[in-house]
Amino acid sequence: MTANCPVRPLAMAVVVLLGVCASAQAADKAPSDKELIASALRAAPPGVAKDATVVVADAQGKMRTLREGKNGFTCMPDNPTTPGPDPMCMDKNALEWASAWMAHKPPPAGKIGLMYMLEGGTDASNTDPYATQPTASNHWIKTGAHVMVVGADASFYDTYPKSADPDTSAPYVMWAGTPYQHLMAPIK
Ligand SMILES: [Cu+2]
Repeated sequence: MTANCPVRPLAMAVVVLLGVCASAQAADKAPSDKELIASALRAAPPGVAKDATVVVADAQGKMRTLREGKNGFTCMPDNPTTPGPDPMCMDKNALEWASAWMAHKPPPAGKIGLMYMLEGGTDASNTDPYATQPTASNHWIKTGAHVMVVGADASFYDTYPKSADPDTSAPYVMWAGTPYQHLMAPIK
């Protein structure tokens, strides 16, 4: 252990420098399409990510396709306007659900979908589907790597905790009582 010690301050300095450079770069310019694709694909297991379509929403919410896939999954990169990394990969039903949510429209009935968010970071309000920042009253929570089940019947969600301030280390319902309630299931 002792022999390794002189190396550690140096290694830490390099990490700190790299970190500073990376954040300075990020502030300078919008991420490239390559970076957006890499961010999006971190949301799913490699076997799902490799053949997934990648799309990104512009400031108006319009989707731009960055890469065509072939396995029925669609991934979106981190949304830089919200805290925490939140890229996601979703199946076809979940994409319809998420599109409805983003458009403030009712989700399609009877279409149960699966989403991966393996990068972790849902930093989100657990009660307000459209909150982008914490407030004193919007029950802002943090969840690590998780999967989500969306579009199921109320009878499914009724079997899980619906507290506004849930224990995020076990499955719970986010946005309970809204058309966009869904199961959040941690996987670590
Ligand atoms: Cu999520």
